[in-house]
Amino acid sequence: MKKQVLKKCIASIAACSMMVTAVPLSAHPAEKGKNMITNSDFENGVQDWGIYKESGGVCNLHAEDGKLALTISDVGRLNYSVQVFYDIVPLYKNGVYRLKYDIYSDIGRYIEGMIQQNGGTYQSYTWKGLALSTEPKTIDYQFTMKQDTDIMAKLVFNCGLQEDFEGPLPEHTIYIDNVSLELVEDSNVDYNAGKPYAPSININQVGYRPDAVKKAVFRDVTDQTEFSVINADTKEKVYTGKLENEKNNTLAGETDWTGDFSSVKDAGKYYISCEGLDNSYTFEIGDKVYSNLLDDSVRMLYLQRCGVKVEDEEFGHEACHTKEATIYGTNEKIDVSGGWHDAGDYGRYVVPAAKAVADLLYAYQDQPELYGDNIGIPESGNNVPDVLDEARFELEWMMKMQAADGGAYHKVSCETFPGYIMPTAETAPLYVTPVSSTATADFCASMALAAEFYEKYDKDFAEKCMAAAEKSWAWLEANPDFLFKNPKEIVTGEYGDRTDKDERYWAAVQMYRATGDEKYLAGVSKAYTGLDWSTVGDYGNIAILTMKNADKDSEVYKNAKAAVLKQADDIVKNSEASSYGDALTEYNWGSNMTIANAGIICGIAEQLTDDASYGKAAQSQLNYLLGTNSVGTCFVSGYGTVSPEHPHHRPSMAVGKAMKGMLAGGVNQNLEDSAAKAYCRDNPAAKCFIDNAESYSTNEITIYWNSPLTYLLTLTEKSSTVSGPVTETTTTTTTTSTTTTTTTTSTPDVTYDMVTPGDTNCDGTVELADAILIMQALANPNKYGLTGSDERHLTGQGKANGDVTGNKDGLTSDDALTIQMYLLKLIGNLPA
Ligand code: G3I
Ligand code: 9MR
Ligand code: ZN
Repeated sequence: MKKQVLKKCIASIAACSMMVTAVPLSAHPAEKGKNMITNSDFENGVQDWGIYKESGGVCNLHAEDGKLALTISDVGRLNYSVQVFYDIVPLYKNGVYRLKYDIYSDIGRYIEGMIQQNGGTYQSYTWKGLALSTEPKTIDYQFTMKQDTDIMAKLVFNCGLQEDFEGPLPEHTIYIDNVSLELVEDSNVDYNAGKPYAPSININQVGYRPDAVKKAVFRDVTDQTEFSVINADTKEKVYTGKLENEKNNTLAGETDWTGDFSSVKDAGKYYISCEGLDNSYTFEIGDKVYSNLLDDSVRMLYLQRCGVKVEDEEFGHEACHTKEATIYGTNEKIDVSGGWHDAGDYGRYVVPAAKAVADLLYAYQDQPELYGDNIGIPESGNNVPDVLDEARFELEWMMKMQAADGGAYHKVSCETFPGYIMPTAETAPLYVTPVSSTATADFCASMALAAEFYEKYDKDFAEKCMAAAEKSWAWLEANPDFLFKNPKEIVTGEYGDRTDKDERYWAAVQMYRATGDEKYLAGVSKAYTGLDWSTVGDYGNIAILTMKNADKDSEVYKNAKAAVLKQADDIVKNSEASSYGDALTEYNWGSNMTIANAGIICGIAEQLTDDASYGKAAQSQLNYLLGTNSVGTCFVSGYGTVSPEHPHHRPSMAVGKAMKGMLAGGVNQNLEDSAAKAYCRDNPAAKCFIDNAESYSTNEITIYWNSPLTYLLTLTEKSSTVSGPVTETTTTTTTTSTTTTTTTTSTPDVTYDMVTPGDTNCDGTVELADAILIMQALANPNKYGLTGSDERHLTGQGKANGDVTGNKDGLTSDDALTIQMYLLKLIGNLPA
């Protein structure tokens, strides 16, 4: 049975009612007779074409006289050691295609030309062995796509070693031109096959705590006005409610209604029905709906352990990555075994590790009683909560990453990402990269934090943590910012940064909290924000706000509180404005982390104010992650009815089964991998997610996406509960002008007051560069705008400073002009 049919059946069998609409995403029929290959005549150089090299293959791709030219100086050891390819061609089952190209080589040799699956088994859909000579020949033939539709197939020429036909070859060049792939005949094509099922009613597929706010989101509504909650066991209708809040959801490209059923509180299994729509997936209401999920969110980290034998029926393995690693640029080797594999790859990186550890420790701080000693890790039963055992595993590795002078090496990995293999099979040499100040500050903060938590269980270890923290603090004091960039040979996760100010802030506050010594706060003048790998200021805020006996009148406390509440207010606003309740207005790589982080900020805000609207927003973020979203997916593998089955996670790919309890990165509108490009190219922002193992930019998993889930589950456990119709609460918060945020990637919009009129680049002076930045941001918002990729992009503070026409209309060219007039002394003051 096909998967989408199966899912439809699960939905309807569980619900056992009529199945009328199951709205597939719109079909995207290919155009007959049109060449699907762009830049097929190489008029635009090598644009849209790429090369792949491995196992000794050496080649160079360029264009020569309007032809694609691949110069091969080493054929390597495999037939695919040298590949030239064109990515993403859609082939529909039963479609008849015509493939045509001109090809020759400056020496006689044999290569393969094919269209193949990009990933999985790399099966070929059409294949030709090509005996090339210096005489150009035209290949022109038709084939029928026999296999299942694959809209991200790849046209590939394997130009590596052809063992059976020839040995190593002298340097030579292969020329390709006039490539064309056309759909000739599609009468037997079913364009809807393989489309993911898109439920019309979305809910938190895992379920709800009895007193939580519960909302279903409806789409594809015609004239329905009512919905019912049905007990899935008895089929009894337990509640009837109204469809409300019709919203044009532009981010998801749909119109939504919500149905509130918060008053249903009895423990049990339910589904939502609404005449004319498929029933929702079944969900649960109960006190313990998240218990297993919480344990698994932590146990997943155990399964990511490196350097030790991992015991698990499906994902267990012998110790991996046990060899010493070479310190980059030297001949020195050190032992840096241990720690968790970062993600779907096997790199180990200090910066994201610090976030993961902080989430676990702060989660434990919030509700120690949720954390038992029995989640199924080797340390279970040792009288230390497993979450602390697990965090310690990472901390011990981090200690090995501290250099003799106190700085922290940024990361350890092989030069490149491995194939889709188990960790024990990645045996290439390991490199420890240079120290960075971001890693060192994150390291310092994590160690200072850890010292507190292990005191009770292991004094020696706690002291070791504190000593490591102090040594790294001394390094930070003695050194300027060393921002990390991958050395040229190393292409694994970079975790670079634009500034280390927020990391240093976190370290300072955490050291103050650990020691009570105000000297650490000497350099702290404002609160920073962020809870991800690149921005960590909110960990500093949480450190001070949850510190025992904190001085609530101190500047550092007041600034931290203002920063958290300001963000929380924006999150509440966005969450209430969105049908699905999430706080995002754009979705980037790892959006699920950003959503979980938003929930954490609200959870903290609720504890600071007792304002239930924050708790509600925190819960809404969790609901989104577990299924209340426009892709109808519970983003944690193995939970809910539909969850990632093909995560970009090497152990899962090697075993052929998704490891349970992993939070996928989620929706990413920037389409940063081939699968996302192929499957989501026509999707609105909020629907750019694909459960495909090749989609590392939407469907990978990481330790630091799981950890905020753990923290959010913890915070919402205690959060105030709301029943019945929800009343809107308005919160007024005071903010000090010293509280600003310098980062843009992970925090929702914050509003800023103008500080230095005209100073759009926030360097303290007004000059021509400020006017130029406005013009750049207007012309190229992706690069220079608020969320821009360029280091000098506009910040929220810059935007506020730049609005000098005095009409609060955001930045326009008039603002740039006004700044120039001021610089030319044509006007006396800013704002004008
Ligand atoms: O935040 C900006 C946004 O303002 C802008 O509008 C948008 C436009 O492209 O980009 C956003 O930045 C994205 C950034 O993540 C957000 O944090 C970038 O596009 C995106 O490329 C970047 O992705 C990072 C990715 O590595 C590639 O560098 C992810 O955050 C990061 O989690 C991920 O980390 C990888 C490691 O390198 C290797 N291990 C797996 C891990 C998870 O995928
Ligand atoms: O598997 C890699 C994943 O962990 C990273 O997040 C991602 C981005 O850096 O890269 C993945 O590796 C891909 C590489 O970037 C491009 N070639 C295909 C690789 C997939 O294995
Ligand atoms: Zn390993």
